[in-house]
Amino acid sequence: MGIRIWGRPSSARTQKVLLALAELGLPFEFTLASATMGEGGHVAKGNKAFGVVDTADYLAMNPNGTVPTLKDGEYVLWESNAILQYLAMTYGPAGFYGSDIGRFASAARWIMWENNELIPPMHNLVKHTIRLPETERDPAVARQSRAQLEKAWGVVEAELGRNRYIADDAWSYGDIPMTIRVHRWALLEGAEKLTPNLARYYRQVSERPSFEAIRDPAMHLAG
Ligand SMILES: N[C@@H](CCC(=O)N[C@@H](CS)C(=O)NCC(=O)O)C(=O)O
Repeated sequence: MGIRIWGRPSSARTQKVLLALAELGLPFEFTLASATMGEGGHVAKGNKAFGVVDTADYLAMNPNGTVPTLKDGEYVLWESNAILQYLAMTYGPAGFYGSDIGRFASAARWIMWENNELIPPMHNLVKHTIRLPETERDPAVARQSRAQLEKAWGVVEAELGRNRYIADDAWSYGDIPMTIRVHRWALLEGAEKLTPNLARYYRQVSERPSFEAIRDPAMHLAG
């Protein structure tokens, strides 16, 4: 049976799962699914969505109708950060958190922080610079999102002055969301604008072989 993933390549939360599976080197079956994006781009621009998320079978697995969803054998899980923790504990305690509960909790702290502090403004920035039709974009929302992100990245910059990676000196699953966010931020704003520790961190994480799973700029800048 193996692992099945439903998602869309342009979804940063789906990318978290793709990056985790690449780190683990696990094979999986991927099904394109989304209510808002399709082959051509966003539905707001008249494109057809991948669909699937509105079918009874999908909603029985994930009643939110969002992506990603994971199925491992008969076990079903949605909520991308919970999927990361499931994969970490099931397939990679040593590599994903050094089999150490303290490092596991520190990594958990950062994936929750990413969810609260980085996702909302970055979602708005992408929407109001790329995804919405030009006439519906609000430059004030983009400006405010950029300012919120700069403040949040300041917290990461300081942490990376203390640790080589986000939760510790060793890489952990906490670095998965952070890798995706720093890559997307660099693609949106320019890597030359990254603060020193963040720039060093971006070089480190983008040299990992797993980064190939999310490197393609089209995955991040799809509109
Ligand atoms: N908290 C959920 C949020 C899920 C979510 O909102 N996913 C977005 C993609 S990043 C989505 O499904 N968007 C609508 C769609 O593509 O149909 C998670 O982290 O898995």
